[in-house]
Amino acid sequence: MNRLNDTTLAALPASVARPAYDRRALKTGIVHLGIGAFMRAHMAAATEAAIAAGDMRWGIAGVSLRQPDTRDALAPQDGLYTLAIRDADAQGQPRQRLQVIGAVLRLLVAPENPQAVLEHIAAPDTRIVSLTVTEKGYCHDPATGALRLDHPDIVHDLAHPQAPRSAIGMLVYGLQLRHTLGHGPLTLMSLDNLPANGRVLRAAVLRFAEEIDSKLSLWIERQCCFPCSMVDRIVPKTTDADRAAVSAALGCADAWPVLGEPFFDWAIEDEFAADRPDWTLGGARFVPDAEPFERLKLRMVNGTHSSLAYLGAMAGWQTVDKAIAQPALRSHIEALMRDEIEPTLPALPGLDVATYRHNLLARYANPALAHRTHQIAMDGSQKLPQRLLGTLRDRLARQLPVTRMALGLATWMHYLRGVDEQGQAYRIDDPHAEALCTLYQQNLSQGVNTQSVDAMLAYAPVFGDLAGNATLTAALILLLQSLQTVGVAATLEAVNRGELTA
Ligand code: CS2
Repeated sequence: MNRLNDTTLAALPASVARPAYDRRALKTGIVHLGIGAFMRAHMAAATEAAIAAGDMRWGIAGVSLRQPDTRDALAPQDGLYTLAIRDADAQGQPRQRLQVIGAVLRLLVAPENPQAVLEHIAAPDTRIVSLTVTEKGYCHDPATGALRLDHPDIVHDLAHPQAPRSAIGMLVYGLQLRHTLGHGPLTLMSLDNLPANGRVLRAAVLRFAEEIDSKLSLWIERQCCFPCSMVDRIVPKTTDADRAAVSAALGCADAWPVLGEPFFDWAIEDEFAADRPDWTLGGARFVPDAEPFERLKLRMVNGTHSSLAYLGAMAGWQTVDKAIAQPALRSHIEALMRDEIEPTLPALPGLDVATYRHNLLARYANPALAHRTHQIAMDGSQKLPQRLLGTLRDRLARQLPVTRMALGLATWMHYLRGVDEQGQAYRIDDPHAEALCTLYQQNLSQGVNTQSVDAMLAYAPVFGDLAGNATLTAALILLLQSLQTVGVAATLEAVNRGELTA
């Protein structure tokens, strides 16, 4: 089978959308750190629409911060890859729509050649550096948002300006080179699921720059822009079966296609130092303030995603669609949104939150995505502060019931035991895994009481000031005792009956 690349593009089936522009005429205006599946199915797809409309300034240089596998897969394909949009038809039959994306022109692997990354950031054609490095990639303290100067990667980068390994280090040394070369300001854009993601990035970059060169920090502060944005599209991990299915449909081999749902959302603050693509052509919208959109999405989508993921993983429901097909879980997630999350959200002009809720349940039910609950369960210590704890804090402060929110948190704690209800062991994928699993063994493996739950809540990197909150502790004790004795399904039934309320 031939390989997907510039020479085999023309021979693809007519049903496959593909670049109709001359890729050789594309300039590299965007450097993206963390070229993973999400960025390729989201920002790159929207950028493709802007390029297709004739703006040839926005080719992308994609940087892998750790592994060479994306480069190894896409470089032989001239950066081309397939986006497979998957859902089900009216009869519930899975279907897919294929589009070959041409926006990615170059693939870099930072550990192999960090200097090349800095040079791309400093290059005159570069106008935007965007990031999807996950919540843990900002080397910050999730509870405060501040850059951790004691973080091993930050300590390393402050001592090794030629070979930074953190995204923050790469950005600052790239900007330093750019400033030295006299090239213009840049827009630095976080596309990660963090509240005020642009401001978290700005604070981290300025704090690091302050450590190495206060004049540089001043230049960045005055000249560069850090727009906040809310990103939304469900993008499961690509499997070998997906590679085979997409390649068969193309009639040539694509080593790393990406999958996504039809739904797409991106609300971006229109604050750019050197222009930007017209991403509205790809479904994005520019807004004066992204904060209310972020809060809506982080609490409704990511909050329920995490709750569903831990409940599903512990019960042995391996994918989101299988989990939401359980009537008790579906009722719980619907009530969680309606009764506990929505009352904490600001009104958004033009948004009917009940419709948003129903659409989200339909997105979860999409049978064609096979989104694994264990994939979403990763990095709980980095995700829960903005997904669950913000809503919990707001409700506790207003003395409102927290049972359903607390069930998400209790199930995460339960998930730390590393074995599901079928006796299936799994790996806890989290930068704090060792400390958290030890905490679990010391405090929750032999039963649950006030001391044991307070000891869990005292883990400051995740919970900050939530330790010792009697209402939360009481709710968690009831829920954890139920999860440990009767399991997920019976606990859901009890919560839906209005029991287990502290
Ligand atoms: C998911 C997100 O894996 C996860 O943590 O909750 O990737 C989610 O699919 C996206 O944020 C949806 O926009």
